[in-house]
Amino acid sequence: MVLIRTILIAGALFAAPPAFAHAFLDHASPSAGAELRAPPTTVRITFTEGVEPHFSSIQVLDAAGKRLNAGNAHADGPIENLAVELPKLPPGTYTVIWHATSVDTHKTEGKFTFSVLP
Ligand SMILES: [Cu+2]
Repeated sequence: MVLIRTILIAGALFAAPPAFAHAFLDHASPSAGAELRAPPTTVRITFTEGVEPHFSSIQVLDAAGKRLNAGNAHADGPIENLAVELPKLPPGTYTVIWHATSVDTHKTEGKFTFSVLP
């Protein structure tokens, strides 16, 4: 993994140096593809760069595409973190869609899913 990551970083540097400063998903809780026995009360994403909470968003959608989080994404500890609170989730598969604006004003987006087991 370290070797692959090194090659990817080297490739990114070669292709487009500014990409190195964009805020990409570093890790999340729940993590992508997680299958949880207890529903999460929060989705927290840690990005590779600091992000601007007021110009970033996290939406959590159910399988029908209905938005479940009532509030917007907010800062959560370190500048790289955003979080959003959830109502009690019944079993099912959920999609997290995030849009991030990093502190250097570059915009990135992505999505992942997690499941709550019956
Ligand atoms: Cu950037």
